[in-house]
Amino acid sequence: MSASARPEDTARSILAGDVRAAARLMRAIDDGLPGAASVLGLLHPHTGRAWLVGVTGSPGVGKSSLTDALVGAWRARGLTVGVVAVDPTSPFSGGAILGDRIRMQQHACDPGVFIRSLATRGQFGGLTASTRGVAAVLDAMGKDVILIETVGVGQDEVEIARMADTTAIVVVPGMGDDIQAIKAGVLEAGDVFVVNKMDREGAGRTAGEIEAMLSLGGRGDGRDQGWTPPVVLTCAVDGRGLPELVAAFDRHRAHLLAEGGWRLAARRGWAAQAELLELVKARLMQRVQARLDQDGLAVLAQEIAQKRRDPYQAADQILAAAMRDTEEAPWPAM
Ligand SMILES: Nc1nc2c(ncn2[C@@H]2O[C@H](COP(=O)(O)OP(=O)(O)OP(=O)(O)O)[C@@H](O)[C@H]2O)c(=O)[nH]1
Ligand SMILES: [Mg+2]
Repeated sequence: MSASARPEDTARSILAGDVRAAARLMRAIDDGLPGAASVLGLLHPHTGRAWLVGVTGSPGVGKSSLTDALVGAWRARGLTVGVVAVDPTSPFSGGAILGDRIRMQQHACDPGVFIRSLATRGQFGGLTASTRGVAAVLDAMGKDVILIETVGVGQDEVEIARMADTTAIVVVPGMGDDIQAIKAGVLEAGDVFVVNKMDREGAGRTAGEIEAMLSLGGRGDGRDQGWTPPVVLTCAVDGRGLPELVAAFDRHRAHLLAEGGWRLAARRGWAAQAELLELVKARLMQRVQARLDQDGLAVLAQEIAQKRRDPYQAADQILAAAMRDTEEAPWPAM
């Protein structure tokens, strides 16, 4: 984002379909530039139309291959698509992202597709916040479907999955006992389960195991009792199972939109709540961090270690100091 562009102008350009302005804003989000939030704030009322689809799973299970195939299927229907590929495992833009770019090349010249990779944890308030931000830009651009691909290695990634309207968890056959180790949170985050690489030994058994786990009530949070997540077998490289996967997504979307769409509204309400809390946390930490850098975390820590200071009170006082508006506010006397 050029330093001179006013947030109002940037927002207007993006809403008018200026792809380069959108790309600049996405870069600003990824780089954590301070101006990005004000543009996103202006775009916010213009978002919410797109269908957010999350695709998550362990490294190498075939998320990008499936993404590629799904983009093709949705484009064939005339839907426009945005893709956010999140790769926290290679913070300095590793080979996976490059591989994705090459794989996605068939869509690169299609104006109905916009692909953006996020490789850094960023300063924007963490990976989840940057992902939401980029998805919001794609939404404001008018994309019909936004697919968020994340490597499901930690809690953050489950949270990213939870920001979507429909989340697919991808596994591969032969995980055996590992399947048992699918974290409860992951099981609950899944609306659709995909056993990819069905050309491999044991795909049916893996699908059966997931179905058994789902029927055992792994979805203990009661997030959506009216929906039993389907388990779909796919082979992303030859396209087997893809029509079934697309149909499973459609059924879930119809489920969310049924009965006046209260399920979608509820889900988005939860997502907004999570987002708001994340933003508050991130902003608070930024202010605290600025305070600590200024006043010397090491000195404080030494005093605590030497028992000359009480850590509980120190934490409260740091917070109080960070909340004070003036930059020059003196460090509270203790
Ligand atoms: N045999 C077989 N190979 C597959 C299938 N789907 C993907 N692959 C291969 O598995 C490898 C990893 O696929 P990706 O689509 O990059 O997997 P990913 O989950 O996006 O990987 P990361 O983003 O690095 O976590 C590639 O070599 C694919 O060609 C499949 O259904 N069957
Ligand atoms: Mg990938």
